[in-house]
Amino acid sequence: MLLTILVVAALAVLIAGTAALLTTRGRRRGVLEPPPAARSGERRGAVRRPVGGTPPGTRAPPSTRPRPGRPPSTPGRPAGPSTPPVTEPEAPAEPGTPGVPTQLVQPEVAPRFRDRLGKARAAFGARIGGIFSRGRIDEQAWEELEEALLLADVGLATTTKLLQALRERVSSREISTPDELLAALREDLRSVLSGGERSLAVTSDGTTVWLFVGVNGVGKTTTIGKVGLLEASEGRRVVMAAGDTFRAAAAEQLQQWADRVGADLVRGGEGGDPGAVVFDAVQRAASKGADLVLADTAGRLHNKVNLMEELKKVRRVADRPPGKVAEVLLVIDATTGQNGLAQARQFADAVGVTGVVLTKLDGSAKGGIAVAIESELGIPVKLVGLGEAASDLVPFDATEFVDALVAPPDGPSA
Ligand SMILES: Nc1nc2c(ncn2[C@@H]2O[C@H](COP(=O)(O)OP(=O)(O)OP(=O)(O)O)[C@@H](O)[C@H]2O)c(=O)[nH]1
Ligand SMILES: [Mg+2]
Repeated sequence: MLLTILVVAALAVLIAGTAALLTTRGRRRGVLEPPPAARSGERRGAVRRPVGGTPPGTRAPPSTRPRPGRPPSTPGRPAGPSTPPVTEPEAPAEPGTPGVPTQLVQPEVAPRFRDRLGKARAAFGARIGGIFSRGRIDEQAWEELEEALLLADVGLATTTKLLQALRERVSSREISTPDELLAALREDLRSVLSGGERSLAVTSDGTTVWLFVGVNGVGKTTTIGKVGLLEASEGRRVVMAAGDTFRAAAAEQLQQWADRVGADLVRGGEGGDPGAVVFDAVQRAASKGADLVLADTAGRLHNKVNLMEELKKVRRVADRPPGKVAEVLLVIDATTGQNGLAQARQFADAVGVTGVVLTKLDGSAKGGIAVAIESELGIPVKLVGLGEAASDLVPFDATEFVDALVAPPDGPSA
């Protein structure tokens, strides 16, 4: 009897132990180690994603972490069966640094506006729902459309212009159904957005400097990291300038991106002169034959110092030969609302903004600020952030953007 009890007890302990071990392994795999299917997906993701015809600086995100010091891959070289698979071990992710995604292998497919603008599209669709349920263009329809455009941040001046043109086409019976109205609105929005020169400029006589400006928290440093990755993946040598000397953490954040990109980072002391940092970065780039300086700046300063005056100084210094400021990119958070327009005016007056990077479109119920900026200020939106991953920074595509934003309630995006 005693023997039977002992045998049963031993068996129970053995079974419980095995179950605990399996559970622990399963949990570990869930956190640290992707299942085999996910891993093979990552490998597939390491294939370079071709994007044809995009301008410099707006090319396809790198398909793998760029490798410092290596020449770019030869375009057009066939990857036949004899081509060895990429077996470079992936560096361990640096966890926990805000604004520095730990994902080192880029996804194969670029994010689509339609997928990432779901929030904005749903908000717009909900506001014009009445027009479609009533099935006619009445006075209430105009009010609903106006509200939808204003709440999407298209801005009063542009909204008024758009609606006036549409009203005329309805009066002349060129447009008579809600579907036609929406199609005409899309067409008009595309034409408002058709004039912008969206490529990023480089200089042929000197060291190209791209200055990133914007109020705090909009995504300047993250954008520099992502742009650095794009450029390095195209074989350009990048120097980053930690011109935000207001916070020590800003240079640390940029350092992590620089490490990832394989770029040199030039930084100064906390509270130091940002102009001096950018100047040194240009010197470093020139002496090393680098192609591009990406300069970060502070989004706010100690109260005593006027941010705009400081930025003007930085720009002047960056423009001293061999440096040449080819782009001043204003980073705007799409969730900011109409304040983004005020920011654009202020920065444009102070430092001559050449283009806008509109970040966080993925989390915004708006997005129309892109239209307001282009139509009211004439500044082209060059890049947009559709998410936090490095590959989520993409060239602005006006057609995709309009089709993704303006759609009937619960309807397809275009
Ligand atoms: N969802 C989303 N988040 C973004 C995007 N771009 C940047 N972010 C996040 O925005 C946060 C702020 O980004 P930073 O790059 O630190 O912003 P900053 O302008 O440099 O901020 P300061 O240095 O404080 O002036 C980070 O958590 C980024 O990951 C985007 O397109 N989509
Ligand atoms: Mg920053």
